[in-house]
Amino acid sequence: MGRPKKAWWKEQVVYQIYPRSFKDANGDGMGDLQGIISKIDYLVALGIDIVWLSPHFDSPNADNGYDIRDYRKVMDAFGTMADFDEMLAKFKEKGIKLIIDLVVNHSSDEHHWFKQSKSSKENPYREYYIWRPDKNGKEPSNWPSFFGGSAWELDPKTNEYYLHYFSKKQPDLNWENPELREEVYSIMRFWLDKGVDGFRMDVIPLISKHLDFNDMSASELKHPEIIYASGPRIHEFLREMNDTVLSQYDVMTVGEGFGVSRALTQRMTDERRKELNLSFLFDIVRVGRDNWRQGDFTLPQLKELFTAQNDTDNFHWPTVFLNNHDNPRSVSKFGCDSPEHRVASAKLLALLTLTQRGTPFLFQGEEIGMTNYCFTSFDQFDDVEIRGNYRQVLRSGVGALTYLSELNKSSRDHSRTPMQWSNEAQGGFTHAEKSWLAINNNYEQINVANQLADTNSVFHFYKTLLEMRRGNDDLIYGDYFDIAPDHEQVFAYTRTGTQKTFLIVLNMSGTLACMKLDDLYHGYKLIVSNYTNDYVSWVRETLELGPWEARMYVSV
Ligand code: ISL
Repeated sequence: MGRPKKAWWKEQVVYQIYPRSFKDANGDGMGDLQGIISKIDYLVALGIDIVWLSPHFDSPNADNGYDIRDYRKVMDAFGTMADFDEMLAKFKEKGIKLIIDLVVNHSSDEHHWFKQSKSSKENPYREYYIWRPDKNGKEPSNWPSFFGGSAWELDPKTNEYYLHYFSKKQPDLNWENPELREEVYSIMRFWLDKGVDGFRMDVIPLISKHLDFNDMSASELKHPEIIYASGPRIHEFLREMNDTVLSQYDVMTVGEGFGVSRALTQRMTDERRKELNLSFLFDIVRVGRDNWRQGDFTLPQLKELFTAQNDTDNFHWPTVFLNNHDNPRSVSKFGCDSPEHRVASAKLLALLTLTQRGTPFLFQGEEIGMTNYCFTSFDQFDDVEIRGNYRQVLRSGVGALTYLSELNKSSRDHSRTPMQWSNEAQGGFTHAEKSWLAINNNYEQINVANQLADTNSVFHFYKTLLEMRRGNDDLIYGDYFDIAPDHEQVFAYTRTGTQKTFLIVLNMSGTLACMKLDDLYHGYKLIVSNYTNDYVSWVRETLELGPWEARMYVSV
């Protein structure tokens, strides 16, 4: 089958910044672009290559910027266009690429397009959105919004409903309209011409709609995202976007596709089809999840998902990520955030993320092992998803305490608490007395300043691995093989390149683990370990691994 074709976006490591929680420079309790600028040297020290910035555009913030009012303006709370230009120039100076969020499945209802669109049925912007008359005095279909209630909202002025998959302040754009598509392409060119290096595309498979809007069955209603992410024209739209805009620039694209199957992900990113470079598949990050419930999962199940994402030809390249701004902290979900195991398990997850086959995406705070927040009441949440779904969930008979305890495992707000920079008040995130979302109260123990000073820290482990990965073609492009898919505690896999094979063994449990290793690996040399004591440098027939112990060996 040959090797995958080389590309910079396959080799480099992405670091996601959620701007409102990264660093506040102007003291209003919310992160901003000058805050990011002040931390560029930190990102250089860590050794990442690309920053993905969550939305920085003008927005009324119904969904923290994922509801855009003006695609060519910077959100006031984050700064000005001059700040953006300065940030981009400084990233470039340091050799860091910048990709931004393209949120074009929907806009804000405060966007001037929507204001026009709803003003009359004859308005030229009417067809920028999706309007339908009522069906027997009710919504046009039973389609639900992800954020609670119907996906249709009645606008009294013209007495028609508009579609919104997310909150009613996020009306869906009508991609059937070529004029709307041209507007999007022009926005893309505006930012690309400034020099950004690509886009993360928010819920991009949702842009093509099933225009019959047939009612969903009871079982379909449990997972509406599957219907929403399977519109008939998705490939055509992506291809057109690629032909018209993307192919003119050397940039990367990564689609976000909640609800998308593995097959569709692979099709959208098949290099021969010229649609997207990459697309997030949520199977791994959401393993065990059903909506807001986080159920149990086993290690063999998790391993199967990694194998499946690699079970593909060389025309498609996966992404690797264990958290983002919509999911809980990886160390709390996949590792163990108790004081005893947090550091070892956070390092283990670093080794996992940076040695898998695919482009790694790190989320701010992961590199210091930040943990989930402990929510004790509903008023501590900010998320529109919880505020929208709260009543509905309780009305369905779920007790408030049960819901709260599930949200303590699954809420999006876990990842949105401010970045913990130091042990100063508010974790050094802001000089304000309060930050927009409470800081995790473990900031005195878990913070950047402590970890920069400690060469055994999670931060330094990430830094070492990032250095080791850079330019290491065997590790980046090597074949992936799970050598013990059924082992209940140990995740053990190889990456085989043209020169070397790497063997990675991870004890993903809090107890001792043993594993027999094939003769083949005898003589492999230990090159990385998250344990500092009891350093065994050669593979023996039976490997013994301490709780959350992680090692990487290389063939000699
Ligand atoms: O996070 C989710 C459920 O907990 C998903 O439903 C999430 O909304 C979905 O993955 C789409 O996410 C993206 O679009 C949303 C925005 O709220 C998310 O932050 C964004 O990542 C609407 O723009």
